[in-house]
Amino acid sequence: MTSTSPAATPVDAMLAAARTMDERALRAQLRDEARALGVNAAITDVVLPFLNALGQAWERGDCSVASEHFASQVTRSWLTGAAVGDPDASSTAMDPVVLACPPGERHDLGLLCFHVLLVRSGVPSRFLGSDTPLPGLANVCRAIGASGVVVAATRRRVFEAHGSALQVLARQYPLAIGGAGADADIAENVGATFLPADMRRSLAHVVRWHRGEAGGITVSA
Ligand code: B12
Repeated sequence: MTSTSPAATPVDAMLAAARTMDERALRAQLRDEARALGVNAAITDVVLPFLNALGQAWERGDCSVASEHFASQVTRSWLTGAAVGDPDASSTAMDPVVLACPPGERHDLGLLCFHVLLVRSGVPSRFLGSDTPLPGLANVCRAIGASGVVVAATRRRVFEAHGSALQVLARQYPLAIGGAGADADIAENVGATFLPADMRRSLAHVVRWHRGEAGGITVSA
C-alpha cells in the first residue's frame, strides 16, 4: 500500500485526519459514521476504537502530542453536540444519573462517551467531567434528585486515593465505577458496582439500574 492509498477503515481515515489536523475530514467522518450506524453504535464501534488507536499511536510516537490533542478536542466537541442532539430522548422528568471523574483525574473522554450513550438511551445524565470534588457530590445529587452516580478514572490509584469519599458517597447513593482504573476489587472495597470496559454491557446495566431493575455489586454476565 502506498501513502496515497485510501484509508482502509473509518478508524484509519480518522487517524490520517488527526495526523494532518484536517478538522473538516475528521468531522465529516464522525458525521457520516453517526448517520450510517446511529450515534450509539458510532460511539461503540468507531469513536472508542479511534480514541484507543489514537492513544496507542501517541504512545508509539506515530502521532504527535499536538495531533492527539487536536483529535481529542474535535471528538469532544462532536460528542458534546451528540449529547444534546435529541433532547426528547432524555426526559427531564426522570431522575438523572451523575457522571464525574475524581480530583486529579483529567482523562474524561471515556466517561463523556458513556454520557452520550446514556442520554441517547433515554437516561438523563449530568456530565460533570474531570477533577470533580467528591465530598460535595452527595449534596449535588440530593439537590437534583439523582438516581445514582458513575465515577470513572484511568488509574487505579485515583480510586484508592479517594476511597473514603467514595465509601461515604456509596452509602448515600447507588454508586458505580468504570474506566481503565476500575476493577471488581476496588468496587467491592468502596461499595460500588463495577462497570466493565465494554461500554455496551455497562450501558445496559446502568439503563436497568436507572429503571430500578438492577441491583447488587457486579454486572451480570
Ligand atoms: C489522551 C490522554 C491524556 C489526556 C486526557 C484528555 C482527556 N480529557 O481525556 C491528557 C493530556 C490530559 C493526559 C494527561 C495525563 N496522562 Co494520559 N493519556 C492519554 C491517552 C493518550 C489516551 C487516553 C484516552 O482518552 N483513551 C480513550 C479512552 C476512551 O480509552 P480508555 O481510557 O482505554 O478507556 C476504555 C475503557 O476503560 C472504557 N472506559 C473508559 N472510561 C469509561 C467510563 C465508564 C463509565 C465505562 C463503563 C467504561 C469506560 O472505555 C474504553 C474502551 O475502549 C492514554 C494512552 C492510551 N493508550 O490510552 C494516556 C494515559 C492514560 N495517560 C497516562 C498518564 C500517566 C498521564 C499523566 C499522569 C501524564 C503526566 N505525567 O502528566 C497525565 C495525568 C493527568 C491527570 N491528572 O489525569 C498513562 C496512565 C498510566 C497509568 N495507568 O497509570 C497513559 C496510559 C499513557 C502511558 N502509557 O503512560 N492524558
